[in-house]
Amino acid sequence: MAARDRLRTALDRLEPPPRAVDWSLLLFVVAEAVTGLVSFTVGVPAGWPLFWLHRALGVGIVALLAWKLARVRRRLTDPNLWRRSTALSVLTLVAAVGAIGTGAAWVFGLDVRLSYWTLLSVHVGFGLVLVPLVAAHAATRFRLPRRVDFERRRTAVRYFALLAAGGATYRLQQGVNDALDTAGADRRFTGSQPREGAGNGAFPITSWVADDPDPIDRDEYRLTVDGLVADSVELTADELAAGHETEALLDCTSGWYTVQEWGGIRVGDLLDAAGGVEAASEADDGTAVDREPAYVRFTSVTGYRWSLPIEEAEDALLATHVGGERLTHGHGAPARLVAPDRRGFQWVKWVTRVEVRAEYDLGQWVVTLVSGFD
Ligand SMILES: Nc1nc2c(c(=O)[nH]1)N[C@H]1C(S)=C(S)[C@@H](COP(=O)(O)O)O[C@H]1N2
Ligand SMILES: [Mo]
Repeated sequence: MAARDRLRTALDRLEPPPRAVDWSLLLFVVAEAVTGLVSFTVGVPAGWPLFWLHRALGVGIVALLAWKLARVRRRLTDPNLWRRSTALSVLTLVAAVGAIGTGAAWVFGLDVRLSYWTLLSVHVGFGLVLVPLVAAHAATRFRLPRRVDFERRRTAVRYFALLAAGGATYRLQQGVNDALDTAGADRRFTGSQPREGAGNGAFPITSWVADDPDPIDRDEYRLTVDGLVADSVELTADELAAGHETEALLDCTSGWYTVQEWGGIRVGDLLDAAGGVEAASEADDGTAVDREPAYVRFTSVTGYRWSLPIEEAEDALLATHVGGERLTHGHGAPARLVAPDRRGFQWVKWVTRVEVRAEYDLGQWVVTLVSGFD
């Protein structure tokens, strides 16, 4: 048998029944959305399996989509078979091809920008519209999966084979990228591409959605340190430029990273300047509650904010300088958070308040999306 025929036979044998393909597509797309979004919060190398799962699932979708299109293509090409739901099917297909195409192009290092959107941001956009489209598409053609479609052992074997093939395809791609020395070759495990050089000019200014404040007057600027500390203080920009230096890697979810030498004040020293952290007892509805210092919250002049667990925060830096230069406005002057091992969106710029708190701040997840909108 020729190699091609053998491959075809192997593929045929792997092909699940039609309904299983349809339901698997829905499942894979939802899993892609979940792994993709969760990956935004991962910055430590130990989190690599999540990124690989996302890639393997993506290749799996290509195979599932190929099986599906081979089966239904006449419904798209033959006008006699068009129905109202066909428009939705086509839209869903466009979003799927968009998400897969941009994802694959990104992997190979293609770096086109649509204004300040990177190809990776476009990929995320396609992915996010794909989820409701696939759900709606599934609803218009709703058929309950049957037992026989998901016969347990064969299904498990097929899924495993699909994901393994996906992972192997991704690995193969790395070899190709390395051999051709493309821009895709030196991406981090997060998929981000490097931005080389030192200082303000070496990396892009990125704001998450709509944050775009006016420049802060350095002389009038004060940083408030309060919450569960002994003595709240207000510090000037000069007092923050304490000369503490640390090298840290900023990795933005829009797909770039940079390693810089940041200068400023250790947050632990900042808290010491406020007399150190201190538990408080507060009357709440007549009962006393103890509030133990547990988080440090960094809030921007725009309201944008993020919290770090107190021990991590103490080792973080409130930076006034980058690469030996004073931070420019775009990069967060007079002071921005440098949180090693965290993704870029957590590195709050234009920080005006550092607050020690007892509670986790769930609202930060929403605020980072909507701050800057009036
Ligand atoms: N206040 C505020 N801080 C912010 C943002 C923002 O939109 N507003 N964007 C974050 C994001 S998404 C990233 S990647 C980094 C980018 O920092 P840079 O603009 O200095 O490159 O800042 C973070 N800090
Ligand atoms: Mo970012």
